[in-house]
Amino acid sequence: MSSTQQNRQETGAEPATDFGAVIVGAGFSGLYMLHSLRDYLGLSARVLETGDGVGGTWYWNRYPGARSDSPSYIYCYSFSEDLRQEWDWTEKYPEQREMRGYLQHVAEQFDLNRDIRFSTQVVDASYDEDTKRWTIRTDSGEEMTAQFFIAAVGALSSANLPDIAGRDTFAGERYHTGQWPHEGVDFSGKRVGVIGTGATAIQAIPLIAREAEHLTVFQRTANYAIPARNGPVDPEVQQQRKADYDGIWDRIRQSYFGFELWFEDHGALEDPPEERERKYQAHWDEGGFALWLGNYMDIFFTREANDTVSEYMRRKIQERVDDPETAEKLTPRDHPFGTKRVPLETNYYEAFNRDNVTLVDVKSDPIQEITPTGLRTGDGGEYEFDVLVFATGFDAMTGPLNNINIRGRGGRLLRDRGRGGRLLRDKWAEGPATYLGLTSADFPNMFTITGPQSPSVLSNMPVSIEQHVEFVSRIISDMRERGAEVIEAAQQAEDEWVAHTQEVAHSTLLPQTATWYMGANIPGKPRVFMPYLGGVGNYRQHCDQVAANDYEGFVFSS
Ligand code: NA7
Repeated sequence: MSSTQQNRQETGAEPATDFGAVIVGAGFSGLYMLHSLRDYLGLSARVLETGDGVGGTWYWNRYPGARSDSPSYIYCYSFSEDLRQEWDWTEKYPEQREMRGYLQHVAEQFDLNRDIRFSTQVVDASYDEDTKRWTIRTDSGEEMTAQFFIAAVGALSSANLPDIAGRDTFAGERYHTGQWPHEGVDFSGKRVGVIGTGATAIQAIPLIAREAEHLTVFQRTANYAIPARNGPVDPEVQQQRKADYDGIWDRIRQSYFGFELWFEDHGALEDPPEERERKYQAHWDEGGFALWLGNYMDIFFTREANDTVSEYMRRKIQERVDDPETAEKLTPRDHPFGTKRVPLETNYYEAFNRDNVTLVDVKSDPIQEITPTGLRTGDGGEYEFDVLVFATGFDAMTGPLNNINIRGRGGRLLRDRGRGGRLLRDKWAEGPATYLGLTSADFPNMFTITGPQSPSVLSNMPVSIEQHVEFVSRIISDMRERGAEVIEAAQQAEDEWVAHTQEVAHSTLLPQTATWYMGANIPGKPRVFMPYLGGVGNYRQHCDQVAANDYEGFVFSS
């Protein structure tokens, strides 16, 4: 029985269908958004969630080895001092079960479940200019209305199952890592194929290799992965952090990427080679993102600086792989280090030293088709398996939003004789267009939490999520004070923001690499750099300045 049905039975009342806000998604963003609007602002709010429990990313991604690549002490909420003090993390990089447990605990602690409708997918959301309200329709045909429509849908929640010929003919077990069965998968004694070598596959491969009879990995692009150096959290360190949480959060909120990591104050080529090597080695030994996000800043800007760290990484990979041919295949030579999302790994490269693991390079010999028994490559390679795992990522950032029929100004649900306004995905046909990654012109009273053109996936997500949730709450609270019912991005402000995000991105090396940041992993998706690269601290200050300047770039109406 759903919580709503239960409520109805207990109270005998018809369920509410009109809300202050409807929020889509019960992950990190949706949970805090609900708490903020309901418990701080007293707004009636309803969360609609596809899964049958809270957790978002940590609900869906249950593949072996799934864990956070951000350290636990900052991959969490900061908003509640009680929560910060009472929760103890067991590992530096918490695994999926612990992350989900944390979010379940938060939902219980703040009594959130009663306002979440689970197993409910939002199909349409449409703004009505006459009533100044959104109408939201779910997959069961139910409708509700709200003043605010808030998409807390996550940036990496729309699974990408590539349209490979014969895909659906495979007769064995088939899984996508982002839609993993809740009961788990037993690989023992089985021949397994994994397509993909992104951050997900790099976490899963060493564990699948240990269990499977044989594992074949199909790699299109070799990645530069850094050792995670995961381990238990030292209770003393945990206590020290608890005593300094305000300090830690002040620092990460003003940092570039939302971590306690800082760039060197000079360029890579200004240090002699031995000093550079010493620094790279120190970061390597420390593990985690330091080598990527706490290094010389110019590795993001010039090939010469970047070559020094790319070359260092290539050496490190080659040292760990026994077979020279396999080592060469695993060594990225087609893109600069750090221009794709850098995965963290534990025994990833060593997995390829096992007798039961084979690496197939599908860039030089592309997958031609999936067959009932396995897979065939262009050069005639035939591979058979019992289980096929798609670790093929997501239609990132815009995918989860474009999956909903979101209609803005002039919008009605389709059933109203097609008087619908423009669909968000049509507006975004050439790439996302937002003001601050938070709103889009012609879509009044709609907010996207960590949407495209905000720091989002180029940051430690909870830091960016909290900033967005708090900014949205502040906007709504200020609207009440000024008696405004509607807020919307001005077209000019949006145009300028889009141009700014592109200018910042294109001053770096990142857009030169085919990545999901660029939409390059999805055939036909526009190639536009989506996350904002201007830095978490700078972005926060900019948003605060916008609010201080009487919400410059926004238009209010009553
Ligand atoms: P990613 O990083 O998008 O990785 C997907 C992998 O799948 C990557 O190696 C792709 O190769 C590969 N891929 C995708 N489509 C195909 C086809 N058609 N054929 C062969 N190989 C393919 O997704 P992840 O789930 O690993 O990580 C996503 C984020 O989640 C991660 O960055 C964290 O932020 C959490 P490619 O590199 O495109 O050549």
